[in-house]
Amino acid sequence: MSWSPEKTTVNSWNEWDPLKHVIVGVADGCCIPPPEPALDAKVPEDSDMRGQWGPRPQETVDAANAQLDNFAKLLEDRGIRVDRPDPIDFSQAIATPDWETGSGFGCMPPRDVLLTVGSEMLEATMSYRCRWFEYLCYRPLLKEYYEADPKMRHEAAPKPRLTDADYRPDYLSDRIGVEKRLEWTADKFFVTTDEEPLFDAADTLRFGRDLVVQHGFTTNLKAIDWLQRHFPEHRVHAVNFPGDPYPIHIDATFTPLRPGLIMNNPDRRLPDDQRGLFEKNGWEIIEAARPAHNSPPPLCYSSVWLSMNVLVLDPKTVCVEASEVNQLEQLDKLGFEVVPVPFRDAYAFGGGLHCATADVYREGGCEDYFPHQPREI
Ligand code: DAV
Repeated sequence: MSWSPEKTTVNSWNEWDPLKHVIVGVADGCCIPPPEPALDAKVPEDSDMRGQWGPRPQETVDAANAQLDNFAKLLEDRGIRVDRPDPIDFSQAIATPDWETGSGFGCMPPRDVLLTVGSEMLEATMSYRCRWFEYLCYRPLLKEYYEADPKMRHEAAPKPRLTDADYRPDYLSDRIGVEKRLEWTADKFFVTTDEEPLFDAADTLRFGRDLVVQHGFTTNLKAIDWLQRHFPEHRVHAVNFPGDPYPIHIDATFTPLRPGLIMNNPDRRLPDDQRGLFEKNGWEIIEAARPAHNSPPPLCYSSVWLSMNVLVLDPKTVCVEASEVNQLEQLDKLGFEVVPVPFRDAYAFGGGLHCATADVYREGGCEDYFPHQPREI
């Protein structure tokens, strides 16, 4: 399939083929949402965010937007088409027949909401109440793609009820302690139950015919089963990463760089019994370089491991946050052209360079990278 910027086509099967069209989020109106069960479980116990909520200070929004705009321009200068979402008013209270909460979140991280698999863009269920309506920010773009590309499939996973039955009350305390959390997460005792399918799109990595999905706080087993039924031609693999006390989203933990090569967070190692898929097919899993920073920026949900949250532009080129010198050096030594992108002012709004983007078009088709499946071996 050949790419032309005049003609909109949705097509992306993996995390590394040459990127031609992408959505980059915006920081406008982003809020720190009020407490709710799953969000509380994710905010680190010693975080400066505990106990405060409401719109983020305008000067931080402006600083984040400056870096997001600069990133978008840098991609455009490399010939990539960039679209931006339409923020809704996140400061409004939101409600369904089952619950209400004081505000929404934002639309800086499209990766959390939109999962592109081939010609399909799938809206995730999401697992926080504050993010229930976030898909609305992307509807104008999805409408445009749907109208322009007769093969585009616009899908939405079943909207969840998100009642208290979805969350384990054990996680309601903010004094659980990291040790207990590590024990629970290693036992796959996560904050979300299996009441109904729940997933954020950023828990899924695409490897052609195989989808690798993190089971953790934001994605439950019922959703992994739902994804398998929804994508019957794919093979869906559940993975989990003991060592992470707040396991949400796979993209600061396990990062495919090109066919045959993955970086894994050394503090969140893929367990031996889950390595068969990669080992039997000649894929190398290397340890990612340690982050350059000892702590995240103020009012940030994510860990220092956003260092690994890189955006691969093609199998030889990768965007890395500019201050992450260890990660820059590691990828340079691996032979990549490394594009440094200043992005730390945007971290607090929903993550790094991978989080802040969602694929619309990458070249290439659906390849089988794992012909030897573990269950057949
Ligand atoms: O390490 O805090 C952040 C992932 C954001 N999408 C972490 C995970």
